[in-house]
Amino acid sequence: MKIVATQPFGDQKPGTSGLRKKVKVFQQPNYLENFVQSIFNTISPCEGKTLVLGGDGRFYNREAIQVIIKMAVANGIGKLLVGQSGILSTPAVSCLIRKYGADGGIVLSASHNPGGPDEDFGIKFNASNGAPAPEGLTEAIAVGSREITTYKIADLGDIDLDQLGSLPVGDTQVEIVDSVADYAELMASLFDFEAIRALFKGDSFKVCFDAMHAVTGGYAVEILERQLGANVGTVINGVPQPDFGGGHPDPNLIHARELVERMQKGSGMSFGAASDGDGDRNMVLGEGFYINPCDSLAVIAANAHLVPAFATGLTGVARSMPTSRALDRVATALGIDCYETPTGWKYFGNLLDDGRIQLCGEESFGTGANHVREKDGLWAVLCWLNILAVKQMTPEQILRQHWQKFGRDYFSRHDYEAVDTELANKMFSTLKLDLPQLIGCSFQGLQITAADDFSYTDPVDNSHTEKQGVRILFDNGARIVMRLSGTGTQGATLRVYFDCYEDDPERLDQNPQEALHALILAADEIAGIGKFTGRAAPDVIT
Ligand code: VG1
Ligand code: CO
Repeated sequence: MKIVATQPFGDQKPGTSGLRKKVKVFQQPNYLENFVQSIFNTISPCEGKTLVLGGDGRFYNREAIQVIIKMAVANGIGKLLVGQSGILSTPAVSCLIRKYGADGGIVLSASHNPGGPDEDFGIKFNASNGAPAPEGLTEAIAVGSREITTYKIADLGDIDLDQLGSLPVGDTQVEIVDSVADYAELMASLFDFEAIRALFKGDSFKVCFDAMHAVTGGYAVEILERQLGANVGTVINGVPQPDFGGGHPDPNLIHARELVERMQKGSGMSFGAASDGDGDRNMVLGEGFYINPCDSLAVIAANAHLVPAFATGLTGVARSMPTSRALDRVATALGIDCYETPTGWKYFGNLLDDGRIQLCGEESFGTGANHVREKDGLWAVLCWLNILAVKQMTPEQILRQHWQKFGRDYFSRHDYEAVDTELANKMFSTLKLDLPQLIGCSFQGLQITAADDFSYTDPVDNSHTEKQGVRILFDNGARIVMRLSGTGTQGATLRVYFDCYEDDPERLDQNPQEALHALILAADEIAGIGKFTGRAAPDVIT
C-alpha cells in the first residue's frame, strides 16, 4: 500500500449528478485519485464496507475502475461488487446496492454527455439506499477534496474485469458480477411479462429500442429480445462503445435521429424508445408521435393500477419543479399527494424511502419508481409496454384520451449551450434583482402573478436548499422557469422551460412551439436572453 502526497484541486464540487469534467481533466495526475479518496474519507471507516462499482462503458471507464479498485483495497473496503467489463447502468448500480445491502456505490458516467478522449467523464457516489448522495454528503466530499493532502493506493496489477468470479485482494473481496442478471430479475418481478410476451407474439406489434451505443444495449437485448421474445434486431445500436459511436447518447428527437426516422408515420411501427449513456433516461414514441416526458409521467401515473408493481395503487407522486404540471392533475384526480422537488434525482430519495411516493419523474426524460433510487430508462419502457399490452391501444390513442380527460400541458425546454459563464451569471443576477418588480407587469398580453427563486425544504429530514431556478407565473396559469445546468462541462448551459395548460378539446393538437409562442417571446423580453448571451435561438429544443 502506498500513501501518495497530493494537492487539492479547487474544482471538485459535484453538480446536479456527480462530478463531471472533460476526460483530459480526469486524466491529470491525482485528479481522479483525489476525488475517490475524498469519497472514502467521507464514508470512513471503510473497513468491512461493501461498495458497488461500475460505469457506462465510456472512454476511460476501465482505467478509472482499475484505479478505484486499487484505492478501495488500500483503504480497506471489505467487498467490491464490480460490473463485468466495468459495465453497470445507473439503475443497475442502485438495484445491486439495495439487493445486496451494500453501503454505497460508485458510478462512472457523464450520462448523456458525449464520450471519447476529448469529451466527458464523470463520477458519482450513491448512498446505502441506492440513491444519489444527498446534498449534505456531496458537500462533505467537496469540502474534503479541498483539504486533501494524501491518498492511499495498493501497489498491485490490474484485475481481470471480464472474468466473473470472486477473488480476495488484500483484505478486500473483489467480485466481478454479471451486469444484467440482477436487474433483469428485478424487472421481471415488477411487470406482467406474460402480457408483454403476448404483445410481441405475431407480427403486428413492432418495437424499436435505440440503445444509442451506450450502456443499455446488453440490458435491452436480454430483457426485450431474449426474455420477452421481441424480434432479434428490435434493439439497435446495442453494443456499448467508448465514444457512443461519435454521438450524444441523449434520448431526444435531435440525438436519437435513427430511432425517430424508423418511427415515422407510415412506418407501421407500434412503439419506439431510446435510453441515454448510463441507462437512466428514456424517450418513448408512438408511430410518428412524440410523447413528452412530462406527459409520459402523467400517463404512467394515471395507468399505474394496470402494472403489477403498483397493483395496490399509488399514495403519492413527485416531479421536479421545471416538469409540467400534467402529473399534478392526475394526482388530484386520484386523490393522492404530489410533491414538487428541485431538479435532480437526489431530491426524490427521501420521499421514496419514507413511502410518501411510489412514482416520480423529471422533464429531462427521467422517469422512475420505488423499485430503485435512480431514474430508470428501461423500467419506463417496460412500464409503457405493460400499459400498452393491457389497454390494447396505440401510444397516440392513449395520449389523446389522456388529454381529453385531463387537458393538455404544453411543454418545451430551450437550451442555450456553452454560453460564456460570466454573461450567464450576469443575466441571472440581473433577473433575480428584477423579480419583485416583475409581479403585476404584462408581457405579450400575459400578466405576471408570481416570480421567485425556487427553494425547497425536504418534508422528511427538513434539509433545505435554495436558488433552484427562477419561476415566473402568469395569470392564465402558464409558467416560465429558468436555471443554469449543473451537468455541463463547458461554459454555462442556460435552460428555459415553458408550460401552459389547455383544456379546450378543439385546441389539444397544436405544435407546442406555437402554443407556447407568447411565453417564448415573453421570456426573452423579461430576461434579455438574446441581449446577454448574444444568441438568437436556442441550441436544443425538446
Ligand atoms: C440535467 C437534468 C436533470 C437531471 C440531470 C441528471 O441536469 O436537467 O433533470 O436530473 O441532468 O441526469 P442539469 O443540471 O444539467 O439541468 V443524467 O441522465 O445526466 O444523470
Ligand atoms: Co443519465
